[in-house]
Amino acid sequence: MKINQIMYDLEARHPGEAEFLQAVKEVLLSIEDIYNQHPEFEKAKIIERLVEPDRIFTFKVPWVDDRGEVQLNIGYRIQFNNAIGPYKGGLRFHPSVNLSILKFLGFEQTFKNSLTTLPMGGAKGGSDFNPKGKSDNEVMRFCQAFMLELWRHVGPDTDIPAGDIGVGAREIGYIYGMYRKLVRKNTGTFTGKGLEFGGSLIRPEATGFGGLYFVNQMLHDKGIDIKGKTVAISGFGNVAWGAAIKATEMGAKVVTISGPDGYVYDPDGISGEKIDYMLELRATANDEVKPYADEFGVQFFAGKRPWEQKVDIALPCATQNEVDANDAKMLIANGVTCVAEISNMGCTPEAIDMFIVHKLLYGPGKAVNAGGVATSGLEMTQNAMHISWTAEEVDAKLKQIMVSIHDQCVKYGKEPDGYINYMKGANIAGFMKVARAMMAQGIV
Ligand code: 2IT
Repeated sequence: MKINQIMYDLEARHPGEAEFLQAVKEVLLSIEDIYNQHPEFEKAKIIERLVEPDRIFTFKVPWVDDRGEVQLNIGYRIQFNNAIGPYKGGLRFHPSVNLSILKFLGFEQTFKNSLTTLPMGGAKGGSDFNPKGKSDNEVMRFCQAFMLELWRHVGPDTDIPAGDIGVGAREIGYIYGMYRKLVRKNTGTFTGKGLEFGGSLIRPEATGFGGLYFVNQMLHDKGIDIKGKTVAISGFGNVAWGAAIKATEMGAKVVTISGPDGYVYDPDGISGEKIDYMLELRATANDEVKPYADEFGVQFFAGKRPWEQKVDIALPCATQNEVDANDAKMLIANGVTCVAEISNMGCTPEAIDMFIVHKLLYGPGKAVNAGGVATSGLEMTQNAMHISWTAEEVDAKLKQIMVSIHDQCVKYGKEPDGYINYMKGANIAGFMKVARAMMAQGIV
């Protein structure tokens, strides 16, 4: 495989898609050796076919705000690869959303879903719509307008969207309501639904819970107990919330959360009612974490990221590239043991290189945060069977899946000196299943 040539061609075809090119390059570097042992992959142009999404839908979403003014956003759905199962992946509503970001997310999703052991292909979608500061009615009207276009492209065995940043239970409710009205069927098709209409217990917690199950497994393999360890978390949304609950339950101490405005440092630990307060924060209009510092009388660091604090475990839970080389340097200097991305592509390539050179436990998002989409897969199963599992049943399956993902990373990522390169392991394991499925199904 000629990585430079592939990257050059890809960039010429899709100039300026920085995040997408970053995600592709990471995977290519990881799989290079194993790819070269399979000349049949090269002959079938597996990589060239994998880096190009099956199809991309973009559409305008006009809607009317509370003042009666017409607003216009762009909607997207990228159906990346369905070799191993129907397209599956979240919808992101955030002003930063563009084609590059959704393509990187859809590409990552393909390998992540492959790792879950469930039959799900990769997709992603969303809009540059910003739900922050919008009224409930505005969010509803936007979701309805978005669905007037998207409904044609999704279905329970075709493409099953879910939430991501800016799309939670409220948005999925409005989206699913309009979908159901248009297709006159109640067939699932979306995951992250309310419990009253086909949603799964544990789905809201699953990304954070799964992340901590994975981290616990990483530490366990090194003979380290998570009890008493300090944890830095970024973000304060759904993922950070689930991670804080499970980390605390496991006996670790969460000392930071963050927002676009800065981070808070709570040396006593963010637990109990303080974790509940994260839900209140999320419901406010301004996307700020500072009110936490005011409420509980702790320090707030304006415009800073939590990675400057001395902690044992760092868990990026916010967004892509939120840990850069400088952050990595500070974490390493402060003796961090484990950095695990619960956000998608939370660390820059330079930061990852530093963690790996220092032989730290580094977990890539596509493995660590796969519990979210895995539990979406369990929601699909329950919908197809027309039953609901108990929280204990879902949680047990989630745990089992995270252990399996960890095993796959170890299988393909263990280096001669015993160091486990989880990034390499996750990329190879995720890739091999998709590549074999594509080989078996011919040139399509
Ligand atoms: O990044 C992700 O894996 C998600 N946003 C969840 C996707 C899903 O289909 O549950």
